[in-house]
Amino acid sequence: MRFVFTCKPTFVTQYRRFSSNMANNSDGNVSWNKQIGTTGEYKRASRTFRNKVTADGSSGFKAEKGRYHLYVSHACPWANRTMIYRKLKGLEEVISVNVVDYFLDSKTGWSLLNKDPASTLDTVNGAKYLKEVYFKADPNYDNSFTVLVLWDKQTNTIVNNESAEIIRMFNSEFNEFATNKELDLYPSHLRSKIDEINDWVYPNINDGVYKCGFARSQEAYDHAVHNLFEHLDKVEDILSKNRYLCGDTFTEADVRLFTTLVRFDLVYNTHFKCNIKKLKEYPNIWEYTKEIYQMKGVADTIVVEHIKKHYYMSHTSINPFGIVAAGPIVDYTVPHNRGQLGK
Ligand SMILES: N[C@@H](CCC(=O)N[C@@H](CS)C(=O)NCC(=O)O)C(=O)O
Repeated sequence: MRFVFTCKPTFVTQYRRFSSNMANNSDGNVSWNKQIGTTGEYKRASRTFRNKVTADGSSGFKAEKGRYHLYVSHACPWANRTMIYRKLKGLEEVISVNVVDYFLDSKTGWSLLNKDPASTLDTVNGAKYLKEVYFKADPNYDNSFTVLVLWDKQTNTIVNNESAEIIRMFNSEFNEFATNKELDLYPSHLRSKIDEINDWVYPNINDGVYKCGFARSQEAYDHAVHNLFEHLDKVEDILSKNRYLCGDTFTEADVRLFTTLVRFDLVYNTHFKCNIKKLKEYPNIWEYTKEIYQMKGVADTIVVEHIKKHYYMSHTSINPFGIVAAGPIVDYTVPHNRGQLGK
């Protein structure tokens, strides 16, 4: 009897806590909850701060050492793009960074409370929540409070919150300060090819995994998952002949694809039901993913704990109890074989 008496209240308390936090199985104010189309398909909203940092300052935002600051999530594939560029271009001393906590609370949004060793406080604005940074830039802001954010410490505003644009700035506009200024991931002779690849990789693969995970009808999910794997088949075919997506040159298109691939078996396969195959079952894509992971500096930007805990714990509409799956163990450090395809 004593056992029953002491254990039962604990169970009841835990049960109540879950049911009040996770009411209706909805994810409250986070943007993915508001982006559902008429047949249950997920539709990503566009971003709102779209200014540009330029080397000459003609845009009003001149590239300068120490002037700009990134707010990122280690979980987020879009933010990860910028962290990889920052490493590869040698911009660590030029662009400062703060990292949000992995848990995205549906009521407060991203927090900067430094709840675990891989996250940080806000060292620039002293914000506890990312939304405060958005409101500082625009008190009337009424869109979603997404990572990543490129902040200008001089004019106290958000320059841009769209990763596709920020990586182009990092690639070319900060070369005066970059320790690896020679690296050009958007070279002029490959631009149309890179754009063409981005045009189908983004909606079908980068965003395609989210369309599977956030689908709210069987029809929407079926369409999204088959479409995703058709495009992964296409990537596998390209990578069976070429070392990289655009041939023998590593480019922006590869970085953009990689940040989805590196999360694939860790979370998308199970949590987003992208499970027709595991990434490991695509021999060329798997080797290619390991090759990019092993490029100097890239592994430093991949924080597996944040990736897994963020997805499994934050998306309560699809994983109501926030239980983090134990597996699979994915080892990206095993030597890759991509050297046999040249260069
Ligand atoms: N297109 C944006 C997407 C940014 C985005 O959707 N970020 C997610 C995290 S992966 C976010 O912050 N979501 C918060 C929310 O939906 O409220 C980019 O590439 O920068």
